Parts: sequence; structure tokens; C-alpha cells
Amino acid sequence: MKLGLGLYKHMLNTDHYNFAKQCGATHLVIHLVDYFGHNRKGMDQPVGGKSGWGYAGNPHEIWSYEELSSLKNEINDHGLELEAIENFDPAHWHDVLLDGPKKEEQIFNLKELIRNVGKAGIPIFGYNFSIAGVSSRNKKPYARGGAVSVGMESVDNRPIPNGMVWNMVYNKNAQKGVLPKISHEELWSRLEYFLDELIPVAEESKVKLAAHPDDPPMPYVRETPRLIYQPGMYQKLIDLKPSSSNKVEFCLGSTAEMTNGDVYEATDTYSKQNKIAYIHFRNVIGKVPRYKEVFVDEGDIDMFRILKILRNNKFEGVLIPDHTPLMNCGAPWHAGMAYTMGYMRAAILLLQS
Ligand SMILES: [Mn+2]
Repeated sequence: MKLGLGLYKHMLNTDHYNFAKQCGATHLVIHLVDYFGHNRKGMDQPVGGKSGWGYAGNPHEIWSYEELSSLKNEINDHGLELEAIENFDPAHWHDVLLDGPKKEEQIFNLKELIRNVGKAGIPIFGYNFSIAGVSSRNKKPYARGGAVSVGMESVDNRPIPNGMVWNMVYNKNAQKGVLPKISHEELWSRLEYFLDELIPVAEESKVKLAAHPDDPPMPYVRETPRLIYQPGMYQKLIDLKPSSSNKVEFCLGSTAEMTNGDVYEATDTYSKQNKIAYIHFRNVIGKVPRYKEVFVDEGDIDMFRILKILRNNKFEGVLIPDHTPLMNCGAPWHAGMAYTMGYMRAAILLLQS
């Protein structure tokens, strides 16, 4: 097991590479989608309100081999490995999610992107096949000592306006109106198209595609169906396209929030099959539709039990904190992460001793 840290796009700089290293990380998982374009001071995860996070990126430019490779070199120069890129930009795949007119053109570009990722030597690409993305969450002092974190108290049922998907606006001039309602079957058939097209390219490029479950794991959010909102639904995705490149981005928090099944069984099932590309190692109290994200040692999940299962199944991938509560000090995000990283490092060392 390896310790990693997740960094948002605006954190891809020397200070944050050094911060990761100081926290004991050997690996990084990075976001290239700019969720914070609307708020330059934003440090923490966006919650996903009615109007989303802001604008999607440039639809005409996928991330090139040159920029991916120079990013990887920069990270390597700081003594870290680049393990994964997390999330596609909605600008690059909105019509794959929505089955829109640009679907084929966008799939063509996504294939090129995965080839670039493979050529740059980045082993994993994480994605979240979701129309609404994260939603229905708010920020309150949910965690120990009144630390501000994310939680859910009710479901957001407001439909999504045209021109927006996965919380980001990809077309400012879209016709007024909302996204049409679709079934779960329709959503799964869109995923199947995506996997059929992308997995062979990922195999050739030696890249693992890793699916994140729904956050929050509800059957419907904002009048759109969700894909993976119970632990067993990961199996459906795995079986849909058997391949060493078809993996999961296993989120302990989202899995524990699911109403059926238990997180230990799910960890065992998917790590035993060697289907876990990397892990979001976070803790929660409660299940949907009422839960709160809390400190790593405060929630419902026995994190040591999870680590023992992973060790027994010889999981060799990376664990990152995903999200943490913000701590009261001059650097709330950094303190929360540093606290979690210290806990994770100690736990991993203890289990390996
Ligand atoms: Mn997660």
C-alpha cells in the first residue's frame, strides 16, 4: 500500500508538491479540471449547488502529451510519482454523458487523451460517470470540535438546466429548459458505449480507467438517475467489460454512505478481484440521505479493519484522503490533510510491521 495525496489544479505547484512530500506521500493524484474558476480563493471541495461550480474548460483542447509529460516530470523532480489524473472535464465529454450530437467526436478526443496519458506514463485515469455529479450536499460544522465539512440532509430534486452537466456549464447559450428525464437503463447503456470505445484504447495505452461511485449514492439526484449507488453495482460495471483496464476508484466514504451492503465486504470483494485502482480513504457518519463527512478516526468505518482487508488481499495501490474536515487555523485545508496523512502513514506502517 502506498500513501498519496490528491491535489486540485490550482495546487499543482512546488509548495504543494513539497507539502505532499512533507506529509509522507510518495504518490500524487491530480485534478486538471478547474472547479474553482469562479472562486480563486477556493481551496476545499465544492459542494455542488443549484448553479454548479462554474464553467467547463476549453472544448477544443484536450490535455496534450506535452503538458501531461511536463507535469509528470515536474512532479518526479520533487521526488513524487504521478499515479492518477482524476476526472474528465465536462467540456470534453458532455455529450458522452448526455448522448448528445457531439458524442462521437468527443469519444474520438477522449481516446486521444487516454493515449496521451499512457504515453506520458501516467498509470490511472479516474472518472465519475454522472450527469448531476456531486449534489445535495452542504457545508456545516459537522465534524469533531466544530470542524466544517460536507454533509447531506436532504435530496436536491431541482432539475438540471440545459447546457450544464456534472455541475459545470459547458454551453452558456443553451436554450432555456432542463435536461430530459432518463431511466437507469439508459444511463447504463451510455456507460456501456463509453467502456466499449475507451477500454480497448486504455488497454493498448496501459492506462487503467477507474470509476468513482456516485456522491452522494442516491438512486436519483436532480431528477437524473445514478449509476453506482449500492456496493454491488460496481460488480455490474466490472462485468460489463472484463479487462485489466476496467477498474474502480474505490471511495470508502461514498461506499459507507450506501444504504445496502457493508463497506468491509465491498472492500474485500473488489480488492480480492484486483479491481481497485486506487482508494479514497475517508470516513463518514450516517448513510444517505443523512450523513456527514468527519475526521478519518471519527466516523462509522473502522479504518484499521479496512487496511487489514487490503493487506490480506495484497492491495498494492495508492490511498489518498479524498476530503477532510477543515481545521480552525491559518491553513484549514492543509491542516486537515496533514492530520489525515499522519494518521494514514502511521496506520500503514503499523500494519506492515
Ligand atoms: Mn471519493
